[in-house]
Amino acid sequence: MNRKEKILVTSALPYANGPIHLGHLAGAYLPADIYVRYHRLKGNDVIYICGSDEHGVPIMLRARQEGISPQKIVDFYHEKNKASFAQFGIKFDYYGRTSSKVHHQTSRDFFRTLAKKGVFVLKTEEQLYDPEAEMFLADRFVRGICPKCGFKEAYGDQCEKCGSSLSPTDLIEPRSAVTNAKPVLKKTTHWYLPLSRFQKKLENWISGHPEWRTNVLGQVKSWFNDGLRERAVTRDMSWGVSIPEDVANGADVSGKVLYVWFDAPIGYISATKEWADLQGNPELWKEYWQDQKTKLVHFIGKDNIVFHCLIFPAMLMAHGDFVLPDNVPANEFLNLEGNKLSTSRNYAVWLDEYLEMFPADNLRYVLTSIAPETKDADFSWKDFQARSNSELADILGNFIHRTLTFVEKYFNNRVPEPGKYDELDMEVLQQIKKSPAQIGTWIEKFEIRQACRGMMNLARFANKYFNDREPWVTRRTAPEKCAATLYLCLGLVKTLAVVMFPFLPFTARRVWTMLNLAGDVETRNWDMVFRVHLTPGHPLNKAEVLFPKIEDDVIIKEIEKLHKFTNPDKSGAEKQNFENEQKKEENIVERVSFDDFKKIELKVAKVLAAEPVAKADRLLKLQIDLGSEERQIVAGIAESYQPEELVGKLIVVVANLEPAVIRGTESNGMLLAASQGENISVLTLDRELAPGSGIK
Ligand code: B3M
Ligand code: ZN
Repeated sequence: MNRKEKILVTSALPYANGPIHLGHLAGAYLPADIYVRYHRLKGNDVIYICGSDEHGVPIMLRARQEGISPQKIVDFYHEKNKASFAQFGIKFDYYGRTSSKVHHQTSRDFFRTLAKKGVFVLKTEEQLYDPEAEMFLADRFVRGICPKCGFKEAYGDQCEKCGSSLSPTDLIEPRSAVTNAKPVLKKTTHWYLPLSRFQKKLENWISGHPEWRTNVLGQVKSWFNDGLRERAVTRDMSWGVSIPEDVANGADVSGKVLYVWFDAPIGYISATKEWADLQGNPELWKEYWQDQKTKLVHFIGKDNIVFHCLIFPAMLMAHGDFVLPDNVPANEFLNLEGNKLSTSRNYAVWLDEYLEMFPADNLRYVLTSIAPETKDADFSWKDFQARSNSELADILGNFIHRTLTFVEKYFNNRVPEPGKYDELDMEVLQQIKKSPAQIGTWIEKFEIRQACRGMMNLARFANKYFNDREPWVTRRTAPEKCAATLYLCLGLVKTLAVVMFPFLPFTARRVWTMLNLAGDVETRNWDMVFRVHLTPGHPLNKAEVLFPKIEDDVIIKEIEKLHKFTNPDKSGAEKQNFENEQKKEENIVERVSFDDFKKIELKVAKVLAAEPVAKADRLLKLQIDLGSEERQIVAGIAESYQPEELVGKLIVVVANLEPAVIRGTESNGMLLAASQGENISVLTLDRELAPGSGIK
């Protein structure tokens, strides 16, 4: 007899500032739900915890824009998302929320423990501050001119045009992305988690988990290679978990809260506490979080790897009272019709809209069949239709339906007598035994996609068996043989009902009902159920079609909905914007015509003089000779060049660029330079030519 395993499963807490789309579902929720359903059937002690992540800057900004309180926003999306998950059969034991009292208490206690142990470093530094909005500006909430390329819409952490990574204070003419106000520098004190001190410990711990997915281990390794750096775990904001004053060492904690990524993972613990309360056993959470035998499994998307594999474990290590994750099966991303999903641009399939058209199980099946377990995957409506029709309907649905209708028609809708088995029949019995075990092994290894294929292969096998046996012939020629065939087919139907349950819970229940079996398929035992055979004479219920065919016209409508965004012919400015964004994100280099190229006037120039620009560390001001005229240009190359090394050089400039004022200094043209990360090389001529010479 197998010992019961104790498993605590979590899925990333979705932000409660928008609805759930199919990318979310495929990444962190559906695979977790399948895993949990399987382990429940196995009789393991498994609980599945999730909830809304209700803090963070985007929620605050949205509240500001809409002129309502952040609480209103999270109240709305918390309920909405909770309902969406339920409609898709994502069955949490508890769905909490990080604005709850228990969560605030638990997070503050966690912080307090770390502070008391001296884990944090307290630092006071100058940061950009928006005097209008009265808030400090986190990296992407400040915009300005890129000091490297002059792009006007660079973010505080990166210039999307030239790709350079920046810090907010590098930006020329920075402005608040919230109010457009000019930020000022202001001193602020924050608590930092010095992750470098945990690197060795984390490395040791992770080296004990060679079984983790390679994409996860790969990301973790590259963080280790770069060397872990300290991270601020507090923010200047009004929305979030307040900092416990008693451990502030005299620092002013007013207007400060815990950083959302500090409190959110603690949400897993607080939600488990709330679940335990509901069970009438407030201490029960400890049996999961504080028992070293617990297998803690975090299902997440790849963008959350660093938080779940390094930062949260470091916090857990520092705290000392909790188990560490046993596995973090992170998925890669799911694209939609070849493009990135985007909540802000409304390019997605939203779960509530999907359900107006199709059943939940179809999407569960398709998303599992294409799960982005090892690399990014693409969801397309054509593929959805093809898999729904040729796999769910033609293989799985068809086998079950033809078996049940045959029994209804020729056996009075009762389970026939098994009779004698021949070799092929024995193979069916073998499959009924082997297949569930194999599927289970895959699920346990987080190869959910393969497990789903295994389920469909069993249906394929069953269909073939039905065909090979030709019961429509044996019905007349060998009635006993026919009865044995249908007896085994019903055995396969029952087996399929159980093995499909993790993947297709709604369909599994319907099949269970059609078989007129007692209780709920959910309460069966994965290992036992296949041993118990159907009783001859047992009456069945009416057979129904499980998966109606999905017609072209509904699929075409769905595709058209998305084409509004991707088809430039029909585009308005919004869609054009969207396209531009997509290109940027995917780094697609667009071809330009020769005529377009000719519009840019490139010329040879001689550097006459060069000097630094006051209060702009990265800038140099150059006087150049363009043959017919002398000009001044500003370039962000001061970190790579001394002014004097440039004097006398023949360089290449864009001569017909609109003049711009950079940090109060006029720039009339732009020099060309190549860059590779931080390394910059100004383009120069390797032969002497006259200033003003053209370049083609
Ligand atoms: N809310 C981010 C995300 O949805 C975040 C996950 C928190 S898990 C503790 O990507
Ligand atoms: Zn740039």
